[in-house]
Amino acid sequence: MITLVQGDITKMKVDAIVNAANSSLLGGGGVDGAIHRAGGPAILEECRQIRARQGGCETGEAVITTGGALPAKKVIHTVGPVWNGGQKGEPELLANCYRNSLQLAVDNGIKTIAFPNISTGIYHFPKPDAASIAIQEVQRFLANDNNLTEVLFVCFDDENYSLYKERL
Ligand code: AR6
Repeated sequence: MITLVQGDITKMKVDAIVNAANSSLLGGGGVDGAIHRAGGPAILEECRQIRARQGGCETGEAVITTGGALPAKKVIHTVGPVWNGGQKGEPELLANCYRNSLQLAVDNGIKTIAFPNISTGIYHFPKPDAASIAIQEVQRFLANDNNLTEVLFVCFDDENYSLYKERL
């Protein structure tokens, strides 16, 4: 089931929330900053361990940590593409973020997961296209998976919320 909500993803009581991180995994602004602030230092500590093991996270890939002090048990950190005109594989890389996050969730026994609007803030991916890609990838995944029970799209800004509402 897909659910659309408007609000702050750090407040969601789900098995996992997804973070729109960067390849350093060391935090930043936007939703990444909000998640680390609300979840506390345990999240960054696990991010550092992942960095020590594999040197960060590539664009389109995903890694998982504790949720720390968040209501969510886990955080899945994925790295969206920086929008660079659209000819650098950005749509496929954004689709990979959703697909790889969902697969990592299933691999970790997660049943409920919340996504922010990856890449549509600091990374400047056009919001209408990003919404279409996100919904398409989640719908495709759910059509072939019986483990996830709920996928939430958590829109922070009004523009994303109305784009998702139109498309869903
Ligand atoms: N809950 C849900 N969504 C949020 C929240 C929140 N608390 N805060 C912002 N958003 P962005 P990006 C929305 O910039 O474009 C960071 O510095 C926001 O309205 O957070 O993928 C990272 O470290 C927007 O729609 O992520 C990277 O360096 C969406 O989250 C870089 O930004 C994504 O905006 C990643 O840029």
